[in-house]
Amino acid sequence: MVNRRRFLTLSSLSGLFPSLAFTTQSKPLSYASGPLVVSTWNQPKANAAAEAVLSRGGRALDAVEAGARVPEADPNDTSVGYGGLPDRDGRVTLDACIMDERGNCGSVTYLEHIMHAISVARAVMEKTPHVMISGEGALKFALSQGFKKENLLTKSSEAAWREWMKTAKYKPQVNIERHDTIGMLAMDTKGDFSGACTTSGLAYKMNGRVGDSPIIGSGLFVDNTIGAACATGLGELVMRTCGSFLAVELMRQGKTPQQACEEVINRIVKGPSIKDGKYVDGQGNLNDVQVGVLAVNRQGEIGAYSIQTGFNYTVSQNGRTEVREAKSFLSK
Ligand code: SD4
Repeated sequence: MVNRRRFLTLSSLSGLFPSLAFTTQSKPLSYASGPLVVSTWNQPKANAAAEAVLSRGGRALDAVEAGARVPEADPNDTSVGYGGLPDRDGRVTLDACIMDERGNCGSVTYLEHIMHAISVARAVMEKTPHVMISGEGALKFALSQGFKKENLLTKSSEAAWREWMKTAKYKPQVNIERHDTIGMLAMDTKGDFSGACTTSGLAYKMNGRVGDSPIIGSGLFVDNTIGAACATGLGELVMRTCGSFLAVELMRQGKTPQQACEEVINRIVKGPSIKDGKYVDGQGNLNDVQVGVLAVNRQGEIGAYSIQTGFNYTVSQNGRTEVREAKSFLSK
């Protein structure tokens, strides 16, 4: 049983003062069973929102939804929800998915005008016979469920897009998503897992483009008997390997979360999408692309690995929150 008082106190402190979050490799968190939240990038506030749910004995599903809603509402997070950078046509289009401990899942792609795509994904899961709803239909569904229609393009995101339009040279930018796109995995006091992934996708993507984040098995996968995984970075590379599903399957075969994440990245960088160090679709060489994979198993062991340096992730357990740097395939 978790010491809830300590958990609550420290977790709420880190929520109020995110600077309390610290980076350390030297003192691993204890792997005692108990609530655990991990998320891609530097997300102490999102983790604190998720922890608050878990510390009340809440479900991991509620925790990951609450956590994912934090960057969705933050105008300064330029890869998620409100404030997300638009596509080439100036439209903010959101992708999100959610998955629970029973394998239930829901997803939205190309959703416009609704801030909390993750909650719409959850509504798809719970209130429809479907897994994935897209575009106009997703918006219609969200409105039917009482979600509010709003403009998600902030002044600063619009200004950034107008500046980009002057040259309009599309090239993936390594780590531009840092602090933003969130994949979150949680284990609750019952030992049940859930996960969430939400994003506005790659900045200045082609209109209509959908990435890995709303695809169950690519941006996120949960198997309560094994663990869970999520991915961030260039979705085109994650989708080719079903990155999150692969990480969970590798853990099922006995790999640790760290070994599983490394194998996923190795498949991406050594697989058919990369030839002689080149990304064969002509989007640039390996130095221009980033993918980060994060995984956790039932023992509470955590793994993370990326192509480039600079991928970090946030771990919260037993009232402590740490932002850790992932190891990477390429060094600086
Ligand atoms: C995408 N994987 O749309 C997302 C972007 C992302 O951190 O994760 N950025 O391809």
